Amino acid sequence: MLKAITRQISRSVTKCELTHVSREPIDLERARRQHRELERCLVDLGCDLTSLPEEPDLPDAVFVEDPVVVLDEIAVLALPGAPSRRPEVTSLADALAPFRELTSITEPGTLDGGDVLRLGRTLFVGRSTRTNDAAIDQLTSLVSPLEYTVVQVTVTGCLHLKSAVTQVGEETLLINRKWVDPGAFAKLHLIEVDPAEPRAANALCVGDSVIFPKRFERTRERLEKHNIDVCTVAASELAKAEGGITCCALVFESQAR
Ligand code: CIR
Repeated sequence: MLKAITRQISRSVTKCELTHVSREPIDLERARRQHRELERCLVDLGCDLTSLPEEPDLPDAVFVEDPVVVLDEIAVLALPGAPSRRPEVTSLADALAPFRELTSITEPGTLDGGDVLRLGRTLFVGRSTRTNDAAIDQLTSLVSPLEYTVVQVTVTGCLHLKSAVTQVGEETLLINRKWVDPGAFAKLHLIEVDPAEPRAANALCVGDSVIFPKRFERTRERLEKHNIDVCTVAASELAKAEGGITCCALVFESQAR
């Protein structure tokens, strides 16, 4: 069974970290409605959902993807690149402990889960402003004995690797080539975002479906032309906090360890 973990949006989200977007007012109530829509969608797609309580003083805590990388065998507690986000790890570690053995990235490594794209036994890891070489080396040492291969990819112009490329089918990726070199993904089938929608590359694969932001209609048409089952959700408010869809949920096979 698929497990999904989300976290309620912090009342302090207006103080979130921002790197590539300018600060705009966030309507907290609207953001919370949109987040509930995402949670409903996860449940409709068959996930057993745990919605963690708000962390009022941690502005970015809704973005549960970043403090941890969940694999089939272990969960790797990341050391988020933004110091303000490091306290988010503790409560997620508690939530994951029943499901996975926990391991950690340590200093001088910094890693955000948004930089880790898993496809089968390959982990593509974005080298970004949040994820550094030391962390990629540590991650490689942790996962190599489990027979994962780590492929390093450079990300430019966006926050995380998964802002630029995500999985939308077994061997299919949705990509914005302006933000990541597609060379690393040569063996996979690539669908490009519509040029008018550069932020549309972030989609969340759940089983055979993909959760995708309503506002990127042109890219959604491209996905549907490839017979991908798309479940759309409004996600405009958290986009102002530089968050996409994948950032808001950890989705994994729930077999307890
Ligand atoms: C941050 O800058 O850390 C948050 N405001 C946004 C994090 C989005 N997470 C993601 O793309 N994986």
